[in-house]
Amino acid sequence: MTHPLFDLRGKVALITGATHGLGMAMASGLASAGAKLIINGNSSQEKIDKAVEYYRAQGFQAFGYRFNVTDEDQVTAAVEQIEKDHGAIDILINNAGIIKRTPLLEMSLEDFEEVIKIDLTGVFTMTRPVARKMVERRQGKIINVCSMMSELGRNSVGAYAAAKGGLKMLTKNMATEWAKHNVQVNGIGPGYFATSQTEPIRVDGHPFNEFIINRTPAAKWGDPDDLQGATIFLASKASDFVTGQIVYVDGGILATIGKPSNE
Ligand code: GCO
Ligand code: CA
Repeated sequence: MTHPLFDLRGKVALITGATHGLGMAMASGLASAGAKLIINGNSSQEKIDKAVEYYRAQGFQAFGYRFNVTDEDQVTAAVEQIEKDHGAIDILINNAGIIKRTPLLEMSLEDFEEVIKIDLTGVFTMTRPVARKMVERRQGKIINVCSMMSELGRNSVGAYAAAKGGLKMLTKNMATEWAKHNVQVNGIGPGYFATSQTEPIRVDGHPFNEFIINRTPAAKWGDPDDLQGATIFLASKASDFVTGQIVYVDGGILATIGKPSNE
């Protein structure tokens, strides 16, 4: 039985980009605590339908909505529609994002701006119509998906790091402005997880694979389900006086400078 502080029955949770990967794991965590899932994707209706099917097969309540989080008109219309169909959005997880791995000197302005637009500006556009309603109702939980790159640099991910560093500060500012309205805004900062996003750098024999295992005190890639505990906490009553924090779920990466490969 769920502890009442963590009980999400009767709650409606909107998770952007939840058709795969970490978004899917976080959404499943919320649903397992009782929340009704509203799944957003933008690439294809088929992908959304497949994800909804996947959630329903686990016995979860799930509904899909296709819209682009960077398009203010689309987002506003979608939020209206979702609340009409399902009632108040209690929980928003801003998970949709992209990465481009290109060294800064070689990156086009267009690519740089695309990453910022989806990973940072998209959280601004997605959140406002939801937050306006939360503020009015004096209740809401917002979780922004940050990154190790909210704190650390790495060769080739400069645009992503700029966006995720900015997202950390956007999280603190949202928290600052909405705390008095009983809306809590926190971040989750995943470490290195085994997902399709990290697939290209995780393959056996890729030097990055060994590097991450050595760099992570827990000595492994994270399993997406490792995010569920922090997600449920930040979405539930258990965190009602917690706001503006970034909870890093990273197997200890940010706790340490790392170690030589022979240790
Ligand atoms: C990379 C990775 C990271 C992770 C994650 C780390 O290329 O370094 O893809 O950016 O995806 O965000 O927290
Ligand atoms: Ca409700």
